[in-house]
Order: sequence, then C-alpha cells, then structure tokens
Amino acid sequence: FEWQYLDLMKQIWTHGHERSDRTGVGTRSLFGATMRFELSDNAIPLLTTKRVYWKAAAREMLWFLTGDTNIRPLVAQGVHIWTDWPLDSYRKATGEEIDRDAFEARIIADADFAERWGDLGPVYGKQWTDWPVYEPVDAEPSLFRKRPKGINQIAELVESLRTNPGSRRHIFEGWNVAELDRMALPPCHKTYQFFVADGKLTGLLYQRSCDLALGVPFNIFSAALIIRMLAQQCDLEPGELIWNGGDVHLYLNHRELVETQLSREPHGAPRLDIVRQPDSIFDYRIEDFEVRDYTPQSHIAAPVAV
Ligand code: THF
Repeated sequence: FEWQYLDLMKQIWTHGHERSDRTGVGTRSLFGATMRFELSDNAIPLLTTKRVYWKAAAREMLWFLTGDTNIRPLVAQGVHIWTDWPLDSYRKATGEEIDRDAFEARIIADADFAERWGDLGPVYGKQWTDWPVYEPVDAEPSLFRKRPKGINQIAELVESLRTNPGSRRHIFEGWNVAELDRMALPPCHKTYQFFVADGKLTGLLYQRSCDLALGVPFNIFSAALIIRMLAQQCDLEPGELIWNGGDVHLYLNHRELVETQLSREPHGAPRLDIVRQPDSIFDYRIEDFEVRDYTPQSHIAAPVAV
C-alpha cells in the first residue's frame, strides 16, 4: 500500500506546480489524487518508511468524538499537533514571545487561560457531534432560535449503517459554511462517506488540502481507525479506505524529509487490533487499540506550516 504514498510524493516533488500559499512557506502541488488501502485482516495504513506516532492520531480521533474543540485535553495527553495555531494567535494578540512549551504549560496549569486561548473554534468535533440547527420562533417566524442540542452526525451515521446499510447517504461532514470564519482552520479532512457491501464497511475520505509529508500519514491512519471503529459497532468487517485528495502538496521546507523518505523502501505489514468492544462509538479508549507488526524506519522530523 505504501508505494501509492511514495509514488505520489515523488510525483509532486518532481512535477508539482510551485506556488506560494497561505502560510508563506511555498509548496509544490498537484490537484486530485486517490489512494486505496485494504483494511481486511486488520491491515492498517501506517507508513513504515518513517515512524508515525499513531497514538497521537488515535488520541486526536477520540478527542474529535468527544466534541471538544479545545486543545487542553490533547496537550494533557502529550499530543502537540494542534498547539501551533492557538500559540500563533496568542503571540499575535499579545505580542508576547512565549515559546511552545511555556504556552502548553499554561494551557495545562490554568483552565481560564486554556478557555481563552486554547479553543480552535467550531472545528471537527463540534460539527461532527453537534452541528448547529436553527428553527423559527413560532411567534415571530422571521426570528430563528438555536436548538439547545445540534445534530450528532456520528450517532446518526451509526444508526443509518445499522438500519439502512444500503443507503447512499452515509456521510458526515465538517464543512459548515456558515461557521468557517470562526474556525482556527477550516477542515482539511472534510467529508467522510461509507459504503456497505458483502458485510464489509468501506470508507471514503475527501480531503481538500493535504500536507502530504506531515498531515496525510496521520489522516489516513485516523480514517482507517474510524472505519474500524464503525465496523465494530455495526457488526461489519473492515473493507477498504479510499483517500481522495484535492490540493495535495509538499512544503518546500520539507525537502530533507522528502529526499530521505524517497530513498527508503517499505517493509512489513502493520496490523491494528481493537481489543475490546465498547458499548458505543463514543466509548473507545486509547488502550483499546493495539498495533502489531510495526517496525518502521526512523522518524523524520519536519516543521509544520501554520
Ligand atoms: N496544517 C498543516 N500545515 N499541516 C497539517 O498536517 C495539518 N493538519 C492538522 C491541521 N492543520 C495542518 C494538524 N495535524 C503534525 C501532524 C498532524 C497535524 C499537525 C502536525 C506533525 O507535526 N507531525 C509530526 C510530529 C508528530 C508528533 O510530534 O507527535 C510528525 O512527524 O508526524 C492535518 O490534519
């Protein structure tokens, strides 16, 4: 499976359009790409040409499912992948030259500080589990009131997979157009669709913007993980993950990572076991996931563009 990733990386590095981007770093991009990953026999798309910290990705997925949008619980678990955005807004707003560790320490130590500076706005978790709904006020039909509880797309998805597996509407969506401007970052992995056939659950992820070197290794693992969790909850076998990328890019400051990784060859076939069957899709814990046969080559560090 991993050659698809390496081939895409090579393709973009050699033929990508060089463009300046929102972050100012500069990228090479290609538009439109597909990768397919087989998930049967517990196979999991975890890259072996560099170590991928899959537990951080799994913790992030569990955090999405809680509906939380504040980085505090992530930071408390040693997951740093979302810190740079709140840190950047804090620095810009206050002018304070606080470093990342000190910022994270304050997020942990001071709940008020975390509430003020640690929130990402209505990003993934919020839209997935509590998509806002507005309804007209009876007495004044031109006024709309926000329903106390929004739509839990994940709960509804589990229900629809169980009761109407043949549906073509098994979707959850992060791209809430009306709320994009309040998000620290509009969703990259924005649409998930599912398909049931022959007792197998296949998932398709459409990702509009894909940081191939840093984000995508996490994103494909996470997407495979949610397919596995949903399959377990719905008594289905895992089928495939189909990953569709829109703007797929390599940041120009990832040259060393790209060259190192392209000089390596994949080896082994990692598996993911889910060792417990929780009562609901919202009750998974990190200890429920065990990866085996994963002997990756060394981690390759690279800076994230904010
Ligand atoms: N913005 C950019 N520029 N790239 C992204 O991948 C990205 N994301 C999320 C939101 N905005 C993004 C954040 N997800 C890492 C991994 C995932 C991220 C952000 C950063 C990262 O730095 N990974 C390193 C270190 C991991 C660690 O220390 O645990 C790595 O080597 O994998 C895509 O969803």
